[in-house]
Amino acid sequence: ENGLDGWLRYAALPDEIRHKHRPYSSIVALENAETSPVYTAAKELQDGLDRILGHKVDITFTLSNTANPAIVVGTLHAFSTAGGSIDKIPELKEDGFWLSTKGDAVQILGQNERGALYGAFEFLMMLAQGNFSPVAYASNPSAPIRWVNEWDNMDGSIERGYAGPSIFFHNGKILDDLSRAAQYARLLSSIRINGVVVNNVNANPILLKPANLQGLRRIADIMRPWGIRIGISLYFDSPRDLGGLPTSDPLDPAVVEWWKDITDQVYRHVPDLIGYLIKANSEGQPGPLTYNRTLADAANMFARALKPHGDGLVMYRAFVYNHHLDESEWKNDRANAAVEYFKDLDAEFDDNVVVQIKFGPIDFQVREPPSPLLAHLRKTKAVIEFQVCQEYMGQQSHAVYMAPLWKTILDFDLRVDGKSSLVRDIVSGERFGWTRSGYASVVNVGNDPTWLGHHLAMSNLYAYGRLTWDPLADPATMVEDWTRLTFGLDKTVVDTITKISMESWPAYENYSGNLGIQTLCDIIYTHFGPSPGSQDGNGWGQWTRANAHAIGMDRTVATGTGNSGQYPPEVAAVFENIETTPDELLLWFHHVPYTHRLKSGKTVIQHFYDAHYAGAATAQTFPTQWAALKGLIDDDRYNHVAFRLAYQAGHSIVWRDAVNGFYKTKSSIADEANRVGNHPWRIEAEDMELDGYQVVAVTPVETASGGKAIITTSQS
Ligand code: BDP
Repeated sequence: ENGLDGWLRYAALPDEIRHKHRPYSSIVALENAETSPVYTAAKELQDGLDRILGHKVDITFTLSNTANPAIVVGTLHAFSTAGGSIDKIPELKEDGFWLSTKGDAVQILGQNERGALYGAFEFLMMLAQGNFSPVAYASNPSAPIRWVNEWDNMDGSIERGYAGPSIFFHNGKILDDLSRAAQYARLLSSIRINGVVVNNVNANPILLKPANLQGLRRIADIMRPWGIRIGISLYFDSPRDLGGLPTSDPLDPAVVEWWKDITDQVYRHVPDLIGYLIKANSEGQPGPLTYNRTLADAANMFARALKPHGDGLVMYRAFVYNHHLDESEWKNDRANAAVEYFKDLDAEFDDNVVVQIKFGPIDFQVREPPSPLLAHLRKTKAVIEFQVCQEYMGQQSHAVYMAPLWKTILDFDLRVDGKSSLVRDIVSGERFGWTRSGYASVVNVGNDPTWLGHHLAMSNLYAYGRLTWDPLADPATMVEDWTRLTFGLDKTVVDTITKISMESWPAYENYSGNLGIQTLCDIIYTHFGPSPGSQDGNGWGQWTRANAHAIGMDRTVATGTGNSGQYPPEVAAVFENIETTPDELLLWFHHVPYTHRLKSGKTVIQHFYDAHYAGAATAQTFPTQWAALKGLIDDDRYNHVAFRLAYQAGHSIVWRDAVNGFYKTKSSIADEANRVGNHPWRIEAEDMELDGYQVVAVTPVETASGGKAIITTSQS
């Protein structure tokens, strides 16, 4: 068991369950082209029935030839053309499907071919969980855009990748062997992802060279039978860097022509390209502002190059900010940047431009309010950007199930114009009547067989896909389903993994940064491990504003950066006022004395101490909870996860002591329970007799007790 099949293992059901299920006579595919998702669905059904139930079932292509009960899979249109009755089937949206296991045949009918494939996966995942109850329902997506963004580089490395090299690129070229890309497409398709942007937002122009366009064609061809279309990220200065032009000014006719020509070439290889993803004027990337043009000038230039070719979109990222910002920009607050840049451009974008907005105003932190920009765009469509990659969440060395965090954002009511404006209804398109909107997520799969480096991290990818389809899906139910599919039906297995998962984000928040202070990790580069002192006084701007007396960022209109005022009035009023700001976001919006009392009655500093102890204490239970699964799941995955949970338990203590020690020193306020800095039982490694090891100083000093660690002499 190596994880390659993820949640699509189709493990054989126990005999006593299998025997309850009659074999189907045939699988009738209403489409026989091998590249069609309907054909893929038929093959997947054939494989799944064999693996789950031990039934060998043939695929046929004509409806009339079937003996009952058969499984019919295809589009609604093909079904009715072949004489099937569709009268009772409710209306399906694009990519939606009808699944009925009642009556003479199983009907799996999609609004389009992709929908038929989704229905087949739905059916197989029910069977794989031993669920044979008769059902008949239509299922429709909440939003049309359900994409993932890979951050893979042309050299085969992955930005924020923690699971080996790229499954797409190597040494400046597209890999010859794309079998992992096909396996990835299968996983994505089963969670109803319909688009993959294959390269890093920090894009390399060599992707646009002819040999690589050939390679993109191969990636697109491999993904298409799974109902997945590809898109690419572009480097803004490509006309200069690759094309040899003197400028990349988006209004320069030669630049416009250059992009038009490149786009024509891209479409010759990938005729169903979903579009371009653009990161510009952000973290050192060039962009229109470099040439004194507006963001809309740039987005529209790309949009017009795409337009003649079909429905391709420009996903223009709202993640625009200057990481060298001096403290006078945006009233000293990076959280203000997106609204400041985009608020006056709402009417300026072409209709095939979509603004892609990170879920919070800063950057995938352990806790953020929703981005206020989601309340500012009306005419311009948007997608929300999540990060399945656990960049600020322990980087797949820690188990952190993020669906509960994403739900806090999707369920948030922004009260635009005083009306219900749940984030999930904004991104679905419902609130402002958008036709193209939805979801994107950064995913850092690599060629490690676990895909993400930690078997438990895969529940994040699974849950992300399901939320894009149905943002009302319950995080605990999703992780239960995922566990049954990934690890088996045993109740102890399901209960244990669900419990660890549901406890993991609150625990991580507790030991890595609570009350809205953000993930207190190293902020300059690694984004891993505690470094509360690195947060302030640099252009990355994830500031805590901690001093000897007080902590938190004053983002109020009255005395601070004005960020609370970027929200619609009802929400702004809540965040403006300390009394009404929820404790979990208190330090995001307010600068308060360490002795400020929370709604719980505790002081801020005592809450810090207690929360860090509580979070680390929860993490200590993960290895022992996991130990109950020995023998109930395979040893390979058991050992892999046990190792990482033990690491997490240890690292959570490093987090706890580093953060608590740092703020105790800063505030000079003692822990009421006298735990911080008081570890009489601890034996310091540097105090032991060392053979083959030597003592080194640690930076930042608070990450090791006494500021010292040992390393092997050979490491020095
Ligand atoms: C930051 C990452 C950086 C990405 C950037 C982005 O640290 O590697 O390039 O986001 O989203 O969080 O563009």
